[in-house]
Amino acid sequence: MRIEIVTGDITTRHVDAIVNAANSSLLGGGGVDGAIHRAAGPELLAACQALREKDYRDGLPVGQAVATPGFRLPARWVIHTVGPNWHAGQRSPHLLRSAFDESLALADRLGAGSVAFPAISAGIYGWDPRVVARTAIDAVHEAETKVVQLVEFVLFTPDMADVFTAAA
Ligand code: AR6
Repeated sequence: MRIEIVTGDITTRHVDAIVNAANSSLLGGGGVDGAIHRAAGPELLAACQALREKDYRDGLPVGQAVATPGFRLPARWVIHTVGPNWHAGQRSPHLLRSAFDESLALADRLGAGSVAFPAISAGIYGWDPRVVARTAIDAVHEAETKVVQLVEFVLFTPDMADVFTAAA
């Protein structure tokens, strides 16, 4: 599996799937979640609301992942995952690792050859970016995926890209 580290806006990436650092409500928020909802259009919120009503009445648990179409995005799918919130006392490294593992496994099941990830939990959720980067790189190296060939880490700032480059 090839890893690329890119500085920029994940919503512009021409990959099969982009991963959203969502919250359990799946109903949008700030950060990369807000950017993805704005770029994908209102259909994305409607799809998320339908998921909530059908399969996730209590919300998407931390560390799990679920997919919707990408609607107006270049990417065909959005994989929504929920990273742990450091500020809320969610400090288990396994939960952070699970968000990456479950997203990669779901991408593979969807048939996505290329997937773009943001720095899950390294923004509003307050995790140390170095821990996030190490966890993300390990997850890709150890993934038992069959279809995913390319993983892009799309980091919003050059500083975050440097952290991921150091981890890789
Ligand atoms: N493209 C790529 N990365 C981005 C973009 C973008 N367009 N916008 C922000 N980032 P965050 P979290 C970076 O806070 O820590 C939301 O409200 C950002 O600079 O988006 O997992 C959700 O609804 C940071 O490096 O996600 C949840 O409530 C990284 O993406 C909560 O925030 C992740 O920051 C999730 O917090």
